[in-house]
Amino acid sequence: MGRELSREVRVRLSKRMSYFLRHHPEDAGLEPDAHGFVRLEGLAEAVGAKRSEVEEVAARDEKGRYEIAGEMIRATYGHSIPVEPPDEVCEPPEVLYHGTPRRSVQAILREGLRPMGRRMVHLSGSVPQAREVGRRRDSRPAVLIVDAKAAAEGGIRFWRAGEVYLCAGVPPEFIAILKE
Ligand code: HQG
Repeated sequence: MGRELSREVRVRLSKRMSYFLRHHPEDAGLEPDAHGFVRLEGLAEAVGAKRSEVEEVAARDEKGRYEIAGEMIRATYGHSIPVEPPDEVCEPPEVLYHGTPRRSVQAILREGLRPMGRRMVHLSGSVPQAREVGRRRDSRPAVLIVDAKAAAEGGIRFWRAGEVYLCAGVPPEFIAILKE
């Protein structure tokens, strides 16, 4: 057994894995299936790591970014490439959250949450998680509350992907700003 990878090495490897699995499999000659699965060996080669290292990154990922099935691996969320949604929908919690830069709030309240550059809208299960997502683009992000129960009753389907919730979009009537 080799030593465990450091957090720093795992993060670096994970970013390379996500690049190929979510956005540019063709850069490495990978051919994802309908759910975005590619061969583990092929991905390991693409990111310049051992297969066991890719497996370790996937297994220890705290957001559940990856799913391994036999010889195959996929990103569970974040795709810009076309992928089928997961087979099973989930019953969402009553409310979900979405962290976003302050500058995007007005547009979102006007037109709803849209997938923008990805296939799905990504929602968080807690305020701290949403804030963390928003902090990627704003040091004091806004947190939006999504009335997921009402949205689901209104026919919007939700999927669980690791720690994240996915849906195709959220109309503005289900969105409010969290007042802090
Ligand atoms: C915004 C990372 C204007 C939306 C994160 C967001 C997450 C709108 C941006 C996951 C809009 C899209 C996904 C509208 C949405 N008008 N702006 N109508 N609708 N937006 O990166 O949710 O660490 O595609 O608020 O942590 O930020 O990589 O989505 O600001 O979990 O695993 O458009 O990716 O996870 O940005 O992030 P993104 P996101 P990883």
